[in-house]
Amino acid sequence: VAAGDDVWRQRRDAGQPAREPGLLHLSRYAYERAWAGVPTFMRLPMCLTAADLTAAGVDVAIVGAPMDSGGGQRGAARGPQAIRTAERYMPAPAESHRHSHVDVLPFEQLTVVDYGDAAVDPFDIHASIGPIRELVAEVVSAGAIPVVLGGDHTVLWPSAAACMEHHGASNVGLVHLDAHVDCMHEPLGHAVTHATPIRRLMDDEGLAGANVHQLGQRGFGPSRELRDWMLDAGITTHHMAEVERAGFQATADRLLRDVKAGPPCIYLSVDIDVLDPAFAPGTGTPEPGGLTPRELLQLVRRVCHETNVVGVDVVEVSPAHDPGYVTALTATRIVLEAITGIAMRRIGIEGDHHLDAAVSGGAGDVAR
Ligand SMILES: [Mn+2]
Repeated sequence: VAAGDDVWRQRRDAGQPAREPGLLHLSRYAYERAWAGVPTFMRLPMCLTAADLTAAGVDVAIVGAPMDSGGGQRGAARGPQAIRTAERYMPAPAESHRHSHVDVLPFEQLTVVDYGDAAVDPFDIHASIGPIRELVAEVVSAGAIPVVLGGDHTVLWPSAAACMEHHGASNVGLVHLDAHVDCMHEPLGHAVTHATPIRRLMDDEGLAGANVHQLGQRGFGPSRELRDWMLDAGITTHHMAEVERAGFQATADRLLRDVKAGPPCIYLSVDIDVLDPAFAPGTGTPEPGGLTPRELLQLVRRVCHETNVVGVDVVEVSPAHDPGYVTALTATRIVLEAITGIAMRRIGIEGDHHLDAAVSGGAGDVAR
């Protein structure tokens, strides 16, 4: 391989043995612990090419976006591998995983694969955007839903842009769960950072402010000027102050009500810092006073069940700041909740309640 500007993006085609496109099983054994073998997400099979995705009829593809140049500090680039290896004790193959809250086996319902990592250039944030967008575009073009593992929140821009290009910009709304608003214009003179992806999607990709729904924001920000711009742009922000006043369920209900009244497709972006740092210390910009996992896990599952989610990202996991791997473990569970919600929608589970009556004490809220 010759060194050059595109060395990060060159694909290893030469020397690969000829094969039929389809799933690549990298686990030697049917039963393999998470700390053993090749670390694909949940030890799922891999796809290497767009032809693999199509031949395998993939429903959901995990895509790593290992970049941290948008956060101004190192760490989140190690997020994808940390999330892939976080399930340190789940002993059974993915296919046998049954979500007890909703009585669904998501990996039995859906063909889920790991599509590897995008060609991030660690020396050039601008050069990293295109390859991420390209890989996500391959997933959506194959008719699959991308679940992107960050990486810092800059990856929301190329990932959602690829989904919007495929489905039509006016057909896609954004659900953004985060401690911060992430729609700054040019913080410290830079238009491409982890604080600007929503502004990039609005200014460069045609995302309407009225189709942006945020939850979890708190702390010292945004400025009054930015707050006023957000209100003028029509962005809906459910701050933690609203959760404190109205309660989590009432706030989540409002979010879902508005989102369902919007465009037919939804992109869900989850910044791990939406959680309180007590539960997710392994992140670059922790903000006290956030959601609990008990709240976030059900909200992610609910959004993916009740709306037509066409893309997901889980970002800002920084393993070097993650004692006890609790942040990566929870990020993995967030991905599993998203996949479970997508499976619930695919099965055709009806109703706006997301819990199985048999385990929730409800009275038949879930109809099949
Ligand atoms: Mn963020």
